[in-house]
Amino acid sequence: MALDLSEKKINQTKMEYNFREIEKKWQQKWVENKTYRVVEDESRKKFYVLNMFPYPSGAGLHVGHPLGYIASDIFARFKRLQSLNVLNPMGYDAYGLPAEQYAIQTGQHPEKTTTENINRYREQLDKIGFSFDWDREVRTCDPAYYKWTQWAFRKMFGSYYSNDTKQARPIEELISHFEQQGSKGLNAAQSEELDFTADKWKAMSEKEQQQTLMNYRIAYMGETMVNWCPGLGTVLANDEVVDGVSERGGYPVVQKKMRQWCLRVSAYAQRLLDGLDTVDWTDSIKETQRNWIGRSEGTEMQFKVANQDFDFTIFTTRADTIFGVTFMVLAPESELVERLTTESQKKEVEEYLAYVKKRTELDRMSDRKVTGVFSGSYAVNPFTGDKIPVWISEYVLAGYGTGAIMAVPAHDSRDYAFAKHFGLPIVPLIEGADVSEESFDAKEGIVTNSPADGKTALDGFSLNGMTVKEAIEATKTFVTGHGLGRVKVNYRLRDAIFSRQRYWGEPFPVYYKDEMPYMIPEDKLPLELPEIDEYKPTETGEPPLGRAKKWAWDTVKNEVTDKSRIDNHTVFPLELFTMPGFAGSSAYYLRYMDPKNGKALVSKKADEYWQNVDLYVGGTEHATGHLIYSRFWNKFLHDLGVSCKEEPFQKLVNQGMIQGRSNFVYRVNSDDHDKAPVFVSLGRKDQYDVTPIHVDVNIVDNDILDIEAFKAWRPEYANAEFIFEDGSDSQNASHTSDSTGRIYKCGWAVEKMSKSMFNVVNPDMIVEKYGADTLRLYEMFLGPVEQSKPWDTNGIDGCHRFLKKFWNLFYDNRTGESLITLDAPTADQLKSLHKLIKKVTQDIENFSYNTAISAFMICVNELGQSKCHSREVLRELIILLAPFAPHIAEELWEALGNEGSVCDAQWPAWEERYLVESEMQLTVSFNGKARYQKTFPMDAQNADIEKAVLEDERSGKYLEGLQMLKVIIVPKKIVNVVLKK
Ligand code: ANZ
Repeated sequence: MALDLSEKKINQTKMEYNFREIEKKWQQKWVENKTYRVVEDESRKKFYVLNMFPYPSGAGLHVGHPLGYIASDIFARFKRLQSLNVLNPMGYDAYGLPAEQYAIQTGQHPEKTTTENINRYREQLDKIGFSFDWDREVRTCDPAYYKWTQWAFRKMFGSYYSNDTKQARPIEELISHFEQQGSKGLNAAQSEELDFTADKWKAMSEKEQQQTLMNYRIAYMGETMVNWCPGLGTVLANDEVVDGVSERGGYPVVQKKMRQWCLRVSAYAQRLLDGLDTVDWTDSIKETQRNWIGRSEGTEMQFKVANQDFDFTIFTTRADTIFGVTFMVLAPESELVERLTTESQKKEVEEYLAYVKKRTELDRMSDRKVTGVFSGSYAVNPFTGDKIPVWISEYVLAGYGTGAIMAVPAHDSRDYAFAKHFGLPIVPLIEGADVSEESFDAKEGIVTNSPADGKTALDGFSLNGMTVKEAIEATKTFVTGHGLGRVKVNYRLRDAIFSRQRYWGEPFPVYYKDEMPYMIPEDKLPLELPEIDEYKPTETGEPPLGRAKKWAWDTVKNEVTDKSRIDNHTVFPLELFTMPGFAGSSAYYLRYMDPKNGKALVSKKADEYWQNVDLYVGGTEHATGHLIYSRFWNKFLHDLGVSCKEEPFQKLVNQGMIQGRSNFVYRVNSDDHDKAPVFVSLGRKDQYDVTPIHVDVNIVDNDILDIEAFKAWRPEYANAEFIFEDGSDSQNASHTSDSTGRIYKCGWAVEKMSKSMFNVVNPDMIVEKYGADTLRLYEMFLGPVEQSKPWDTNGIDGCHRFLKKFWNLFYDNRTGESLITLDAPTADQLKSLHKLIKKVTQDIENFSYNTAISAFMICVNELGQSKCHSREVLRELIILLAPFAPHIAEELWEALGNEGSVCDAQWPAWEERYLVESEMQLTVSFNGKARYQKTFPMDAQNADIEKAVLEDERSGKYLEGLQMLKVIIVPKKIVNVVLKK
């Protein structure tokens, strides 16, 4: 029965799938109707989807960028269709080095380029049809936003970390502890162990008190070794340095000791570790974080210095090896070096220290070169009384443990290499342990040589006969029981260096009085970034903010004032450092919950409604930087009662990279620079001496070069000659390629998608040619979201054709007439539909979008073949497609006569009863040889099957003249007729 068109609003004829018109129309409607605006709604369950927000670079988006955004948008739309209240915001990580480098080169204010880049990003994003609630947009460089970054920093400055309550506490509590009992009984995270009485505290000057507090503050000013990048004029975080050069710009990085702001991230090490057990992240990211945090449980032990009245402490994870210690090693930076270096060794030690100064921490850890020097002093083994030499070597790091170790060359590879190199004794302790260059790691086995033969140990202590595990425990107990040391947990995680000597970042809300930092009052935030004349350091080497004229703090009027008024009495200089890139990205997810709030980072109400991010999508490159800092930041805010959840990101999905497919032309090498350049086609290049040159992929089609376009692209090759694939050349024929072999074939390789490799594909171009819905489908169809894969446009037509086929279920592609009927669907059509509902629902939940799309293609083919135009079926199909291809879905949803947006429809549920198979197909064999297929009702009895097979005319020739012995039926699979030969 044809649908009564006069009643329904579906009587327009539509000739073809006009994606340009449709996408424009719906993008406008979404804006007009505020389709993606979301408000807190207590009556509905929330779902928070978040993308790692982009840094708006000058190059704009390429097809790799939207991959994660599309994946999360599909999920957001899916959850909304399942009736959840979905928050899906977007914003910009707007501070950063590239804009500032550009500013230095061109004199343009980085704010200007940043805004231009943001506008370009927005334009590109809008074309792809995301369901972002743009009313919630944040930009980290906006004062209304960074007010809360400064606010959090101020709170960190005003807090210390209590190891007793395992949380951040107000610094006032610490002050009152000091007033009452000095440092006694304090169990707090600290830079170094301090020991003072209440009287001593009270007798300190203000400056001394401030210096003391700095030892405990969560945001503190510390003297640390930093990665200094002279080329950029700033320090960099470890994750901003790759292979000794800056990640951005590739400038060399050196080690330098400097005063810097630091965040006491290390205080949260255990909580950062524990939290990993509560989140749904991949094992590999969790493992990366665990390694970064690097928890190590061991023992600190005291060793006396021979003939001197003092001892020092070492950290070991293998206390059980105490009887194999044959020397001690100090880090070159250790304060002990000076005390333990004897007169006769002084010169040698000084030379060695000068050498080490030039080496970075990375060199020292990765380099296997053995270097070191004897201090001249000896230590005493507390268990045996043996005198052992104390050495100094760069393989012991100052910042880890105590910066001093007991060396056990029989069971530690670095100690072994050292002992071999300097001819020190090696004493094996564990039975069967193979003491050789390769194998030391004797963490299992029976201890046999502890104490070594003929030696006596303190109180007759012996480890012989124990397993390593037992021996470690026994030693720990002995050490603590005899006052020789204590059990200690160490973490590799370091405090984060939090200042940069740059312009384009958040200013610190800090002024300096008597060299000590003080915070400007909370109600005076934000402290806005001042204008400066140039964006580089001053002549005297101060950071760029040193150029600002109005950059002092008036403590009477509580306002920024002119630097000329500084009297260090009521007017003080402001901080010249700015905050690093990760400052603004550490709590942005909280701000999206309540982006316009002028009174708080986020209101209690909004925070309690949205809680935390349910699904976070972003790249693995943030595994140790952003994902550690933001977890730390959130835990701190949690301690303050601002964020109700301990962990910010419940589920994390890492999208893979879309790589570029680069193309090359091959230039024949020649010394004759007057001759026209010659390029040889791929298949002939091995006959020449050539240099491959990247060529813009946009002038190559199916690896065939558009020669005219190439000449236009690179004017220096305007007179170039070409040797074609068939060996002919351009000199003695026309310049146009043809398919008969007179073509120039390019080579190709899969590389990172990047402007410098000319392999960037712009999503705008794809949208222009095929539409956003095709782009969305195609990016997901390329393969599993988490996998990296090359961009390859070959399959894009298939996705586009699929959408056309989908359209043709609704409209006749010749007449444009509506085909929709009120006919009841057939059982087969219902089966196709419900199979699809089940598959798509489950696949979306598992982020297996590519398989969901394949299922869609199969289903649309089935429905097309069975000429299904049933409104009942098509309605559900539209809803299923809506997360993937929202524009076409809206258009067809409207065509079916629905009011409003398909976004507010209800996700269909599949019914198992439609999925039940009603028929089965059996393979019929004779003496084990498969001959043909036959279909039976699902409930057919064996006797009926046998009868039908024997009567089937196709069986005749196999049965002829032979005696039938029996018929074997394997349910739902095979019928085998056994004949006597
Ligand atoms: C004796 C020993 C014997 C060790 C043995 C290991 C094996 P993790 O697990 O990483 O914490 N160590 C301690 N402080 C160090 C420093 N500042 N620089 C370099 N190495 C240091 O490693 C702890 C082990 O690394 C410690 O245990 C110590 O060597 C060394 F068969 O002590 B061990």
